[in-house]
Amino acid sequence: MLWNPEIETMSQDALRSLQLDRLQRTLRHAYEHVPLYRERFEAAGIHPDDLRTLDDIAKFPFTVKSDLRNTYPFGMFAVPMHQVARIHASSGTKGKATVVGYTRSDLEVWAECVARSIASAGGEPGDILHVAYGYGLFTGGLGLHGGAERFGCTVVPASGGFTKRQVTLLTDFGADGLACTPSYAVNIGETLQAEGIPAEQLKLRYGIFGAEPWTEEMRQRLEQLLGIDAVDIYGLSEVMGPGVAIECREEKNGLHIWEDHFFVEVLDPETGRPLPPGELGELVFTSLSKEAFPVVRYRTGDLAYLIDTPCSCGRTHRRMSRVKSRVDDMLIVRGVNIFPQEIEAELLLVEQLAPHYQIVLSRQGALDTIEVHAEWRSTADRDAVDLERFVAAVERALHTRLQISPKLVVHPPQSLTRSEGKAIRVIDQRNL
Ligand code: DLL
Repeated sequence: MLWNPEIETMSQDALRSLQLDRLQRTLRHAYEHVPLYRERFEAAGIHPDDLRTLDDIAKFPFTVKSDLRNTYPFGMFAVPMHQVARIHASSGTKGKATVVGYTRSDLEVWAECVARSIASAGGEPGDILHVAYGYGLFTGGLGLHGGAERFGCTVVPASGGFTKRQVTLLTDFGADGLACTPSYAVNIGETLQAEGIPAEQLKLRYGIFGAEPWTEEMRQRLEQLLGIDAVDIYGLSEVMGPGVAIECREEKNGLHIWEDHFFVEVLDPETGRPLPPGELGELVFTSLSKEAFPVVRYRTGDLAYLIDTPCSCGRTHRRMSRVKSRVDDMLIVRGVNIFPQEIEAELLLVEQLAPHYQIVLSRQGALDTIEVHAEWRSTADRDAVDLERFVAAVERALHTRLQISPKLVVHPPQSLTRSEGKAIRVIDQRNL
């Protein structure tokens, strides 16, 4: 189902011309109202009027996360505070929180993008949508909430945590859709099983999972566990929040970027060179309609590639691949680059293992060591295998995929910490 067919199936030409017009306006708005942009543009010897084609965006300077930190809290807002209707912020675990703001019109655009996203996931007006993303400063809960109301859903604003209660609500209210992080969806699915509730007893048809990287293998586990279609939703606070891009249920192969509101570039993270579709690079976004917090060439640190072939769902907005990882999540172990998602993909191929894992990096003398902590799906699974052989086989498979030799530690069922939001997959003890 399309929520806004006129926009979602717009011709490429019309879309590019709309983008050019909105890009020009955004650059002017940022230049006129945000001192940081004015200074940067002037230092680069560039003016918003110099953007005549979409390719001219390459002449404009990048914006990075530290720009938000250095102007904390409201220094990059482009409207007076009385026009700011809402604030969100990142948790700031790696330093000061980054704060973003929305005017009423920004909130409407956000709701529109999320409404389209729910439709793309297979939702229908009238559905009950259970939102178990965290509510509060995090954009997940309220972002999905606003879009679901706009779409015409009955929203269950469950937020994260109290997982047994989530299971009761999902069952008693008969939710059609579940929105939460994929790692929390696993936790909910397992709690259902532990409570003896079969997936068929739920009415759930679809899951809208994102806010953290996940793999195709995880999708398959989740679809089985919950009896649903699971789609990937992407977004980030600096650019808006959830609903910048989402997969369609028809293909589940790449996320349609709502290009009428976001201009995307995929660049080589080291040289800044634009990369053609199919080549993995850093996603860089420029907002096209934001008033309170316009962003110009914001470097997300997220690695993905563009897909510009037509999609069978009929949407014309280009797709991006899943986010493979963040630039700074790439682990370098003994000189070898590893993405945590590669470990996830390998572990989830092993049916005796539960979809929970943690990667621990430490250093012995001058050498990095890597341990992969996994968990038995059940004690019966553990008892049915020859432990030494099993561990050796999984370690060999990890070695083949990663070209390094992690040590595998398999824990009893239910013993690894469960996620209630974004899962912490990597513990790096090398520089403690
Ligand atoms: O996580 C917004 C969001 C909420 C997206 C709910 C989807 C669903 P932040 O807390 O600002 O915002 O974190 C943004 O999370 O730069 C990515 O690194 C990561 N991320 C978000 N969605 C995905 C995804 C929200 N589908 C950061 N796949 C981003 C992989 C994702 N990583």
